Amino acid sequence: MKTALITGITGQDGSYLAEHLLALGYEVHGLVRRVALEDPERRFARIAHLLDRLHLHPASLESYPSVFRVVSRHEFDECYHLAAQSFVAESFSDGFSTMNTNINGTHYMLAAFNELQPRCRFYFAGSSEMFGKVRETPQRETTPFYPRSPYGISKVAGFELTRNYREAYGMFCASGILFNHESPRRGFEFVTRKITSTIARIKTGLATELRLGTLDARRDWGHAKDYVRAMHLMLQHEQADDFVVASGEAHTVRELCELAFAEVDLDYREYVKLDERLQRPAEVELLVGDAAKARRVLGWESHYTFTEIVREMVEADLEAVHPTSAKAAPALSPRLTLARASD
Ligand code: NDP
Ligand code: GDR
Repeated sequence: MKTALITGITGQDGSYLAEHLLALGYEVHGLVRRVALEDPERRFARIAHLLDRLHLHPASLESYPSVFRVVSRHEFDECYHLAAQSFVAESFSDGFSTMNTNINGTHYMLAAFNELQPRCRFYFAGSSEMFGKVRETPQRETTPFYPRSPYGISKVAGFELTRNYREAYGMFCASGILFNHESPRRGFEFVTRKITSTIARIKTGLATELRLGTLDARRDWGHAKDYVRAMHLMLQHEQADDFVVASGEAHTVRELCELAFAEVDLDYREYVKLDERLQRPAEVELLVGDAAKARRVLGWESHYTFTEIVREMVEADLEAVHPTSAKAAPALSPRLTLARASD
């Protein structure tokens, strides 16, 4: 049985990856913030159904000693470093904390593994935001980076750190350059979930409009379930390498609105209002990836289409606002494996 550590296990990707690794027979550990341990009902919502099978350890990406402690007390075959301040817009508001968490946090993880468990395989969550103002289309592993936000810059730094640990110390360090991926577990601040959750509120009379910053930006949207499989495949490959993971299809935010509103027989033009306060100081106009290398080398493929993702998200948000079946909320298991207070 392999043992994996996931940072960011409470997030969208962390929760799906934990499910995937558990299904493959892994022992799964998660690095979580202490505040999350103290507020499990809210902060563990995405992993509530898994808690009795996870080993959670409190640590902060802002503190090297706390990361070092976790890596010194448990042996891991694989580490998936997903934790980050992941909201691009927020990175303009507070670039300093985004840089601190995303760059130093990644450096702490790499340094701790290099010091204590150099044979552990390491995955870094890189991003299409590293391409920013794109130099070629579609973007592939060889496309130069041109980040357009503190978030994008922090991910370029994390990517370069990861590559440097691979080259300087011979560690198995791989980076996924993942394009946008969504699901019913997506945070409400991201545009897909903002749209689908507001549609559910409009449909049930709880909201009357949807305010967005732009309708023209184009993104390559995939499903998080498909993309976490690629992360795992990268760490099973014989050589550490970097891979683009994308659907290869670009859609505008306008098309996303049109499709999502049409799912509930509404016309987006009657509800969507542009709000310049939601515009970013520097926008990334177009991202669309070429995942040929991941398909060829890893045998990865995606299962969900853009339409299926949007439909699933609209349906889940409608269900959340107006449940059709009286499903009980999952209780947190008393068998939750929490690390000792001193851990
Ligand atoms: P989420 O925002 O859903 O999850 C982020 C996770 O990071 C949460 O578990 C959060 O913990 C944790 N985290 C944030 N700050 C800290 C901190 N200071 N210390 C410890 N943990 C912290 O992100 P996703 O699941 O969508 O993305 C996972 C990773 O992949 C991120 O690195 C993101 O930047 C990257 N990525 C995502 C893409 C996407 O489209 N989803 C595309 C490309 C890259 P808590 O719950 O306590 O806040
Ligand atoms: P992104 O995702 O910035 O691509 O980063 P987001 O869903 O926030 O934005 C996508 C596009 O939609 C435009 N947009 C709006 N976005 C939000 N959030 N809210 C709005 O009101 C709005 N109006 C228009 C944005 O300007 C943008 O062009 C996501 C994150 O998951 C990152 O962590 C990850 O690295 C990248 O995807 C790949």
